[in-house]
Amino acid sequence: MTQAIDRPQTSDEVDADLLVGAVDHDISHDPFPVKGLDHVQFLVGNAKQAAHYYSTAFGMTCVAYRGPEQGYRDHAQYVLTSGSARFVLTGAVRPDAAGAEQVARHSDGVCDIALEVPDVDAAHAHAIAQGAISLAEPYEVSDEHGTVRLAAIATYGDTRHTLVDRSRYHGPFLPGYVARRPIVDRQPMIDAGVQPKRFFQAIDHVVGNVELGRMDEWVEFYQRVMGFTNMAEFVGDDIATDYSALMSKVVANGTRKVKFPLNEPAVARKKSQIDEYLDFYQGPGAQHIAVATNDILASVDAMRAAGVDFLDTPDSYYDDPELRARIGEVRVPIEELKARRILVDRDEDGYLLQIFTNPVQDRPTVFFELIERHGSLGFGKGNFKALFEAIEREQDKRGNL
Ligand code: TYF
Ligand code: FE
Repeated sequence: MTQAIDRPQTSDEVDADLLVGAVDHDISHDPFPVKGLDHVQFLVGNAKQAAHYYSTAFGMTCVAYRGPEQGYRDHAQYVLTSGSARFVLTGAVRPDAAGAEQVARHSDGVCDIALEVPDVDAAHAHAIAQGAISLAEPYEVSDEHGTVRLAAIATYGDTRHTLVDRSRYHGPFLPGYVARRPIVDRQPMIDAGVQPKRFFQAIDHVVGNVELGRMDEWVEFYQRVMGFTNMAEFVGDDIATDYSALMSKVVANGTRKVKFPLNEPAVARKKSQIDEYLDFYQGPGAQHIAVATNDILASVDAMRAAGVDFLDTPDSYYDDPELRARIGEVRVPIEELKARRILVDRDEDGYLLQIFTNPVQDRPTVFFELIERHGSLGFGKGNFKALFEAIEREQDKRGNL
């Protein structure tokens, strides 16, 4: 059997593929071949402090930096990793820097969901031929570590997809960035014989919020431009009007490594959580990033201890006999999940454990999900009711009507 996917080289990457529910699939015949998510870039008000937060609270490692010290006068950019997950935190150093207005309008948020592709020119040409808007024609950057080819296309709101071919590059991130020591020094721990554990190993999915009535257009965009296909799970009218106040569909690439759920608001009793996002973000944008972990219990404990605020689920969720019957046996006693407010869902392929943070900035916009998959390729449909009710309780605290 031919195997176009670059097979994982390290045990961490093997884990990452399993953790995100990737399937065997030869990308070489795809109209828009994608190797995986390259990185997610956040445009923030203060990249120095954000880098500190993701290092301490999310256990990430700062590996690269670029800023005025490198002759890059306008921005400070920190690159943090956790396994194969890579975040780039960008702050404007100068008031007239590119992106400074964007961050004033949206506050901290995701400006770029970068995809690693084997052929930037072919991918960009295909996307443009299929009607995508080009934000950067293919170009090349080099330094002593090699060459990277890049291009960019627009997606919802001010969000973009940078296309990256890094197959000829061996530096810490991209040409121009320099290696940087981690912000949190874990060496004393290692010296003491404690191997620090990553809180997550990969990015599982990135969710976009779009305006009312636009979800199907964006689903169609990913089908047409990137050849993505719909995954089975979606939230239709039935659920929307009862409690969730949103509609959702999921598109994914052939390997299922890249999964993009898309939400739009639905009219319900209260203001939709998606409308709240659109108001505070001033338009469409990335809503949540789900990160894959192989030990959600340890990760939640460590992140809580570091001050991360997770959504609360009522005791009744865990005491519900229907839920207990539906989920069957999972790897830990339900009491362990209940103590941490971790949600569990099962489908025909297996089960998953998941938990959501509250928004990670002052505005009720971007939040994170921790997900531990055991066979399930879903998104926790069975949890939507409990989850959306928990989100609504948080909305109420913010004075949402
Ligand atoms: O990604 C998903 O579909 C799940 C469920 O506002 C979800 O994580 C959907 C919408 C939402 C929060 C979670
Ligand atoms: Fe999710």
